[in-house]
Amino acid sequence: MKITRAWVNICSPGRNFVTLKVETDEGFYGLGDATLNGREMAVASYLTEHVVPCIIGRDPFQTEDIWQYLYRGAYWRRGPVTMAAIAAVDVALWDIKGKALQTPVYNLLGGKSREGVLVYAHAHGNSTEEVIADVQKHMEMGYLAVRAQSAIPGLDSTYGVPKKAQPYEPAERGLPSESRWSSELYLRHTPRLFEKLRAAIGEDVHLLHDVHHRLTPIEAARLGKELEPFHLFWMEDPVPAELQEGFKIIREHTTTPVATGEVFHSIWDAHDLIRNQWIDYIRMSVVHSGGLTHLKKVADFASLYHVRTGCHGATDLSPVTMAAALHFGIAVHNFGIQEHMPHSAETNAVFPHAYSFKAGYMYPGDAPGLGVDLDESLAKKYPYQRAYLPINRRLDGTLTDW
Ligand code: GCO
Ligand code: MG
Repeated sequence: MKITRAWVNICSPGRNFVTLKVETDEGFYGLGDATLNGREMAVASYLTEHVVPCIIGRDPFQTEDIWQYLYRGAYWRRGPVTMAAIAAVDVALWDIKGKALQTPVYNLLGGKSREGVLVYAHAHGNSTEEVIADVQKHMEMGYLAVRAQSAIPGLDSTYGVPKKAQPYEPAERGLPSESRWSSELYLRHTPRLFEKLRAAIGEDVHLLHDVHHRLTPIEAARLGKELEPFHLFWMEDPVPAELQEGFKIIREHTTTPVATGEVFHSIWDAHDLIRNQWIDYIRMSVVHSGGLTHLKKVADFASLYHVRTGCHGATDLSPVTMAAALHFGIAVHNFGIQEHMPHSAETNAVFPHAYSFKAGYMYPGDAPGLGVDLDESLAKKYPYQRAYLPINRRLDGTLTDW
């Protein structure tokens, strides 16, 4: 089989998505997500200008060789743009392989290691009472694990809490909006939130929390320690992770499990974190870290150190990535949990898919390949619109991590 054509689709059914479609001479095609929220066109052009010409005529079954060709062959390695582009090709080729062999992708990754993929939902609120009610709502919907984010008294807006009726972090059109941040106010409020939340809902649901890269290691250590009585499933992205040793300080002070990795691109971003057992969950996504070929290697390396997976699954990752993550999650032995933030109805209509949710678990479905499609004519109704994630400043105006 040979790759005959590949092209990029850019659409915005509620938010922007970049999708690579790869066609073969035997009539099979595959899809790969290439969305990099806020920097979409960089990946689209990297693919169209530099990658697509190199894959025409190649055998789509050679996922390993094509991965190495695009990674090593570029000379300039890694980075979010390059790795998202490689991921798009890689995932599209696994989709083609599955379709050609008439089997779901999970069977090519080792087969099912479990019956379903445990997922966590997002709950949030402007007050502790609202957060409790939203967690309870998700428990009633069947979720066994829920992430809880709250507005912080004294701050106008907080990560993870929607403004009015909007979906949160909409990647707003126009220039980046600005938020204000205070670690002091956040550290004061968050342990009280989880104390009340645990008391209200009991121990039978997993609770998670995303710090979103905002603390220093010693602040994160304090938070982890204060959250210990409430038994979190994980504390996510407590600090920015460029400095991997930062996690050592957190680890020395608390038994609250730590998760990180959604902004990582390759094993080299997580190597020390895993090898030193400074984290419990590696959250790299299929789309931003080189696709299934690379993520499988990351998972296998992590398994040696008791580190489990917890793939990023926010709505800026398209249903193609969600499908790939579910095939991956049902197959790898050291799977931990999968994030599930449901896509909008418009997004789901543009990307019809076989995966489903039931009673706390998701299932990739048994369609050959990934089981997800792209309705290209419907996608045309939603043209790309430039959008940015917010930026964040401390109360005195200093720029900090969002
Ligand atoms: C998460 C993430 C997202 C990111 C978003 C950025 O845990 O789901 O932190 O909310 O902010 O994916 O584009
Ligand atoms: Mg996160």
